[in-house]
Amino acid sequence: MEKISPHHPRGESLRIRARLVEGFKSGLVVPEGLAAHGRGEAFDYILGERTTKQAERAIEAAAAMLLLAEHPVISVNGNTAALVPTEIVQLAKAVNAKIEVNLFHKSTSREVAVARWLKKYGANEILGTQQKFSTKIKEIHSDRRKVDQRGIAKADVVLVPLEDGDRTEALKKLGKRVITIDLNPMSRTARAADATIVDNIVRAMPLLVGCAKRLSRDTRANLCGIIGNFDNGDNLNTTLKFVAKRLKSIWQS
Ligand code: PTJ
Repeated sequence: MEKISPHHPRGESLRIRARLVEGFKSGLVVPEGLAAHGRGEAFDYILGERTTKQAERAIEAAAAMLLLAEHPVISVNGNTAALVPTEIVQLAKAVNAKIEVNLFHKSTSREVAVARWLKKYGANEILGTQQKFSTKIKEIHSDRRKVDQRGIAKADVVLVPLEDGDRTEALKKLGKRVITIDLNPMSRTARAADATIVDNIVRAMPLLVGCAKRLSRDTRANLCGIIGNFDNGDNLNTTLKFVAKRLKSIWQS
């Protein structure tokens, strides 16, 4: 990987980019994933590249949802695998969740590459790669409809980071709770989810892992209280107000 000067003003952003490029070269990430990252970067720039109070609230609600779930599943695509492999494995352990590879741009070789990559980071079991456990969710119109019977098909709570299209709405129709991490607070997924963490996945995931570990010592009643006090629509509207305020202050400075 090319060395990025520690003094470069956009150093952190360039380092994240470099990880995705490495992921692309090693067959985890599709070219479209690089474009998707660019869209995320633009929103992150506006947000000031830091975790907002609203993102922290969503992280807490998400951790509570995962801890209360009977069958929590973390759905992993190419970008997510390339950016936060350690944290995916840590989160799965903290909330006792299954990890399932689920790709928008379907490819058997990439499914296998993502599964191998996550195993290298300590995952014991990765779902979504074995044909004999494969089933389809007909409500989903993309290749993402192919899911694992032991994973997303039977999950009650699903984390779908960096998501596209109609999947969140379809999973909700099936009665599942959906959590997403998406820098775009206006995306269809962001609006449809039960908890939307509007933050860069590289900042959000370590916070989510820490929060899940902390809340795992909490009572069920307190976890239910956290979820009951959280309204995703309100939280997104506050995030949008924050975005508008930031744009105004940049424009006036
Ligand atoms: O690996 P695959 O085949 O499953 O494909 C994965 C991508 C990401 C290419 C696919 O899901 C896709 O095309 O996604 P979209 O429709 O571009 O949506 C991705 C969303 O994630 C957008 O709203 C981006 O703003 C957001 N995003 C991108 N990078 C980040 C991000 N959100 C948080 N952190 C990021 N680093």
